[in-house]
Amino acid sequence: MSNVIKEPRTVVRKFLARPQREGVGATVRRSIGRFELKYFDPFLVLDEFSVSGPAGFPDHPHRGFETVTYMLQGAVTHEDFEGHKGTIEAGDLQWMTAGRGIVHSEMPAGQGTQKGLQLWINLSSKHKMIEPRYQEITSKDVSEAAKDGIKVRIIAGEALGIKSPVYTRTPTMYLDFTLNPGSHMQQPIPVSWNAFVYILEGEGIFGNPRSSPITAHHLLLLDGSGDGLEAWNKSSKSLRFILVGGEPLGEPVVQFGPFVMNSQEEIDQTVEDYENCTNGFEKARHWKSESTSVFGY
Ligand code: FJE
Ligand code: FE
Repeated sequence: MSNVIKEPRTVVRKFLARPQREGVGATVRRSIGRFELKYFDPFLVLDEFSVSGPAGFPDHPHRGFETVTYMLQGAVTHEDFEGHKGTIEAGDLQWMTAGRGIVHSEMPAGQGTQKGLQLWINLSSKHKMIEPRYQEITSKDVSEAAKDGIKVRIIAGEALGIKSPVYTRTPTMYLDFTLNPGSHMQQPIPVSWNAFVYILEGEGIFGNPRSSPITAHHLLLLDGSGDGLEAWNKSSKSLRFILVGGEPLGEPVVQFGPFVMNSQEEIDQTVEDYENCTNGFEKARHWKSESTSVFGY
């Protein structure tokens, strides 16, 4: 590949995401959003989740951010309080802007283990109360590019000259890279953005070619100054990782579970809105998901 970056970013922190329980009987490897890394502006949570029925994430609300669900194996059925329903299968993407409010369930759709990634991206104060919106892309329509032993699926942003159609309210890039043994990648990242890598499979060398290889389920925070990422697969197996970057919002964050606002007053208001079914939660009053009844919660 030609030299597209001048100042490669280096790895400044490394976290191993260990499995923990979440939802009802589900398991997540949480990297961003855990105690040691509460927030990586604008990213609130990164979960590599694993669910097998009967288990999942029954009826729950969101306000003030976006959830991005990207399936790796199997399928998840989601259902919301406005009647929006669908199944996300391996390679499919759901970019959900919760805005002022969504109440939904996310439950396994097939036999065996369903796996995926869920990223929570914060919204700026002026976008927290916008109308909810979905952008759903099935696997065959996810933009892909390939070159010199590298394959990249472009969830958001641009790589190798190919752009994703996803609109990101908070400017974000989200790329799913697979590197064949012996290959090397370079990817520009806007200089002012925060960026991280999460390794899904295999082992890779990131930032500095003389550093040691890092294995699956590790989150790597990149330093804030460079203009891109360089990575190498010097192993004999393929390497798969995501590279995610976003423009920091630089705003105060007050989080109460699935509600993320700028102040405690706004959180108190949100709890009140949810309890009273007001200000965007109106349809929660008489709603219960079908899957929740099926699983007998
Ligand atoms: C949750 C609030 C939530 N990680 N990974 C509180 F929104 C959730 C939740 C999820 C989730 C759902 C999927 Cl499909 C994948 C996820 C958290 O729904 F578990 C808690 N405790
Ligand atoms: Fe959810």
